[in-house]
Amino acid sequence: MQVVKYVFQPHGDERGQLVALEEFKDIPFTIKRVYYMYDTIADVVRGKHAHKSLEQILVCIHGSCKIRLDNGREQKIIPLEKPYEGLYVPNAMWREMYDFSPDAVLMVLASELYDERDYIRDYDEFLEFIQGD
Ligand code: T46
Repeated sequence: MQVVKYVFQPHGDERGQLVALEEFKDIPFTIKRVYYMYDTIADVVRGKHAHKSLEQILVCIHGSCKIRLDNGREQKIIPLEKPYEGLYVPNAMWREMYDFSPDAVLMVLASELYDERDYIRDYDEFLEFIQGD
């Protein structure tokens, strides 16, 4: 399984750092939605689903967490701990987010608006979905 991790350009100067993300320049899709999670309880596992069409880029802009990606054949664990790194998560990919540090803020740039119909929340259904993909 190929994991795509973007390293964004920090614009640092004597005042600190700034990262700018522009669609089709830094992000390979139109950004229709941004959301972020914080105050995640220790030992909790979020996600546990796949998307039929949604593409996303996950950026842990503060603290750290881990992402488990599973394409139905292979799994990879990707630590996110730099505010200038983004993990691309394509459609048809089971994802779990866990091991959040207490200060973690995980920001997500998404290619679509929120739509519960795009979610596959059952792992067996996910396996069936990728068979027909
Ligand atoms: C994903 C991973 C990385 C909304 O109302 N609008 C939204 O845009 C989102 C993302 C969520 N919600 C509501 C739906 C639930 O009542 O917020 C609540 C928590 O959402 P969910 O349980 O889906 O959160 P996660 O962390 O399990 O998954 C989220 C995204 O839903 C998902 O697309 O890939 O982050």
